[in-house]
Amino acid sequence: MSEQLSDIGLVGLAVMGQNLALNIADHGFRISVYNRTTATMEKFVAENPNTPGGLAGHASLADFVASLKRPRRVIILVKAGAGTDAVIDQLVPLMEQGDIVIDGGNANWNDTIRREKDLKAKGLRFIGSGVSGGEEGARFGPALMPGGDPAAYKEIEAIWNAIAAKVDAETGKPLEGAAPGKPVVGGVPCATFIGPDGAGHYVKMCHNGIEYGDMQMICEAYWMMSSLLGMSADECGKVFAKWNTGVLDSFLIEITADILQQKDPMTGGSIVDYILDTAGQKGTGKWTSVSALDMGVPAATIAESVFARYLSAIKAERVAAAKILTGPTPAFTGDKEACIQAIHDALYCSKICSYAQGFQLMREAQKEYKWKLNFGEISMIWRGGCIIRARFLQKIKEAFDRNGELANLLLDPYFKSEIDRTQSNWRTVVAEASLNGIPVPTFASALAYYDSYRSLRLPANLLQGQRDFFGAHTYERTDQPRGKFYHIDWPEPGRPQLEM
Ligand code: NBP
Repeated sequence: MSEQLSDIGLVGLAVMGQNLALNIADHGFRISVYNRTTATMEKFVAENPNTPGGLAGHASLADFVASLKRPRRVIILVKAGAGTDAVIDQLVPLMEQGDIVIDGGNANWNDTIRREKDLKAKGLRFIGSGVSGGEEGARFGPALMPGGDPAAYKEIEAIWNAIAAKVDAETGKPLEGAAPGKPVVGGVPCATFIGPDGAGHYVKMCHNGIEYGDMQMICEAYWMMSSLLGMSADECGKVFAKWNTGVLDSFLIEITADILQQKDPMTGGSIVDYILDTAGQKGTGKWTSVSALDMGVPAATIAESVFARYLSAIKAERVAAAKILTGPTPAFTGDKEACIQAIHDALYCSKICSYAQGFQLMREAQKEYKWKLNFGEISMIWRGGCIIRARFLQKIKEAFDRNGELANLLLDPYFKSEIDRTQSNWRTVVAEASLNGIPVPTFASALAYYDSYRSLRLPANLLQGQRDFFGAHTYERTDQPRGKFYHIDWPEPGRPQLEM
């Protein structure tokens, strides 16, 4: 009797691959698995003998490919970059016209555009799918952002919809409670086709950039409570737990509350007080910021969150500078509860600006790469499964439902009224931080973004004058139509103006 063919295959059995394979098998799909190091595959299959769909382990890539139903569908979940290219190179000779390769790793969207083109030329179809939610998401429901060949996506759509996180159709709240062998039933899947070639991976990258911003802003809120109000980590944790019941309700606020209240097993103190203050990163926040710089999109708050990690990482230099450079010593005399509320509002307003920037970046990218992104659907699939999942995303979805062509989230009536309601507290916090010498780079950057974006005039008139002075770069005039450029013969530096 011939071996039962699998519905889909997966290459790469590290954390993400193992969890996604189990998620797929839990939904009744038979899945073949392969890993470069065979022992990892053997151990994984042996440890999971009774999944609903079944796992079929293969030590040879040729046997693995032969074990799949046609058109063959192979998910790659290996280290992004050279690892993905190496696997594709080995797969191509084993696959047939019309077969589908799906890269679920954190690929750079430019690599995805290249891979899709290369494979198309070889008669293969390619999907670059963002997978968000880390280990837990992969196991019980990630947010999935597939891009590439739309006809190929139709071939995996049923599996993608089945394994994705689910949210309540009415409220947008994530449906939780999945357990091994018992996936969540019903709900709206957090998966949607994003667009051609690299669109899925681009949107996943922006998700990560926004995540960088969210994380840094939360850290600044904690730091204000700690440095200005002298609150313990435990006290801060309780405040975050309370905030998680309001407009800031989100996965990141929830875990922040837990992290701050976590005790250190070695000392019994708060664990955060023992974690070294140097941040690492894997690069997707940097990619987001580089893309913003390349396309001329002012995503300054997201970029600031990347720089904040870099600054934290030069710990030795900071320790030396702390002995030399001076500034005010934080001292607070006002109403503590009012200050905590102000910090909440500063975090909320900054978050709105950071998301406004992320969506503006995607809006510009769709022009650059000729995609047609649906921002309502993107915010919808981010409501569950992913790291930035939040109640707030329902409001963003509603904003894009009201106006699919919304130029900036700040212009949506709901977000405008929210900022109107809370901005005075935001300004107070940035001012207090500045007066007390406490760094709040993303709060301050977001406020500068907000004030710049709403400014009828900015001092770029002087800047254009400077550019024309030293480089004859020309300027447009306030009293003439746009698109007409002028230059004057500026006097030598230091020489008085000629009488007109
Ligand atoms: P890693 O990114 O740590 O990669 C390890 C896997 O890649 C192992 O299966 C390893 O095989 C395989 N691999 C490598 Br390394 N080089 C290879 C090569 N040249 N040929 C074949 N296989 C190779 O795994 P991960 O953390 O599970 O992440 C997988 C993907 O998912 C990455 O792209 C990651 O960025 C993305 N992602 C991760 C997370 C997360 O929370 N970890 C979240 C979202 C997305 P071996 O066993 O033989 O060494």
